[in-house]
Amino acid sequence: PADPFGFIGLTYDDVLLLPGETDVIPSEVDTTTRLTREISLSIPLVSAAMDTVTESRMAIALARQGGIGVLHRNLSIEAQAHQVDLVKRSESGMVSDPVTVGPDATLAELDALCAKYRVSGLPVVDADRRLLGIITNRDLRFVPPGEFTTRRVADTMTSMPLVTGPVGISNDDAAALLGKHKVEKLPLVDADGRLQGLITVKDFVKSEQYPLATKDASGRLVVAAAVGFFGDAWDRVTALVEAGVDALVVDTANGHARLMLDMVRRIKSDPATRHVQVIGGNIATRDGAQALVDAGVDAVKVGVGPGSICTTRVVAGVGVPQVTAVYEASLAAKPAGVPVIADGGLQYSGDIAKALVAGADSVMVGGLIAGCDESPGDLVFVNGKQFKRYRGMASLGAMQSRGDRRSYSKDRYFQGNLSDDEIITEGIEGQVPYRGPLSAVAHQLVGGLHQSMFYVGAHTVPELQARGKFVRITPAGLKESHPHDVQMISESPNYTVR
Ligand code: RVP
Repeated sequence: PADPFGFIGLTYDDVLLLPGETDVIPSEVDTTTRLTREISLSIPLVSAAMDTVTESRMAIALARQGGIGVLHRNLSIEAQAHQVDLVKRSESGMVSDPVTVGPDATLAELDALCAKYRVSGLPVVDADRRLLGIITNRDLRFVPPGEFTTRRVADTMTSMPLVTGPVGISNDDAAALLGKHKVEKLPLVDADGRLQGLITVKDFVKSEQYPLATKDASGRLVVAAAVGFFGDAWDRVTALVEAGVDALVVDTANGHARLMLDMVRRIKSDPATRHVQVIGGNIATRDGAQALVDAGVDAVKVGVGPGSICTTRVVAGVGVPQVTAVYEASLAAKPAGVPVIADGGLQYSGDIAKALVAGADSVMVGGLIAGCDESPGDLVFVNGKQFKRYRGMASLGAMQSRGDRRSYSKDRYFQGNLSDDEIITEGIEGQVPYRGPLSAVAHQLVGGLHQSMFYVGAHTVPELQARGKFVRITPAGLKESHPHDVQMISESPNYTVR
């Protein structure tokens, strides 16, 4: 080849957005964007499929803010499917398939069910699903703890007649019934008295509290989950789809792999799974994106090596600086109408707008939100400061098996055939400062994007993508961008020195 070195790759710190003429008020911009061909988000934030970032709590919290979580896959199929279930049941206009309990169950069994599904009470039904009563915290309050193992649900529940609603009741009528009778749960029954659904007052409060929430057609929060393509991967796919997952992320470190493309095609053609959106990744070139588009993905995820915990670029010497990677991928994805997700490497809120202008439609973040309350793991104290653990999925900790817990992370890096002491890690284990609730962190990240849109003069994300222009900067320009020549004396909510 004439020039074996090709082009120069640029990343977030190499570029800035040019300010432009504007009539935009930051707080009034619309950040609605597309995650996939069919799923739209009110804010362009996606949480990483990592075991220190996204389980059901994070997925619920982020969907409430208008983004979406991708449940990680470094756990058993059953456990991951259960997480999908938890998100889908967390709030909804109506639960069409409520968890129930039988009259002969003991209170201890009831308690275990409530804990498993994180609910405060359950409808009681007979073997034909005919509604017999309802049992909630209120019924249990005065039962001595010693009687839980012997006492039955039937002897403790609030029995029929209950306040119930007909199948198909409108939200307004349901709210009126709940208010009139001062009850918190409204079972919906058909003409034969069979339980067909459940509406709870909590859900009405939630929809007022989270107006931007990402919801499906029946008012349930939307959730994505990661899958692989080795071994029992197809069982995982079908279990997640049965649990109601909205999008599957076929998740691997090199998405330009034949097995990966086969998995995408299989999900998109099997009658049992083809209604689910499929995101493929990761790739970092135009050819990689084209291969995914040709295989039929609903979104392309970009990023080889930019992650804050990732060492792929030094261990393997492979990767593409992220702004160039996103731009290159978008050259293949955009003409096909396939959205692009920029995954990894974001350090500050300003990087979100840079990613969108480079060609992305949303960003996936790990390190930026791993310090939130809702990410898995406990707080750790170091020198009196609070941190949370954050590790790469190719770190030793994530790739090694623990006791009888098998690691599903190895096959993300095509190392499923290696024993634990042969692993070639491509990630590190670390910690990030504790950040408090996701809502506050998301507010700062999205608020930063609002400011970007104001400077560029864009009312909407498509306008930002069309109007945004880059200037390349030098190391001196980067130094000038950050605070310089002063000592910071107080913490800022959206700026930390790295
Ligand atoms: P960051 O947001 O910069 O912390 O990057 C998160 C991304 O890094 C993930 O979404 C994933 O694509 C990638 N990752 C996860 N584990 C590893 C690794 O161990 N190398 N990389």
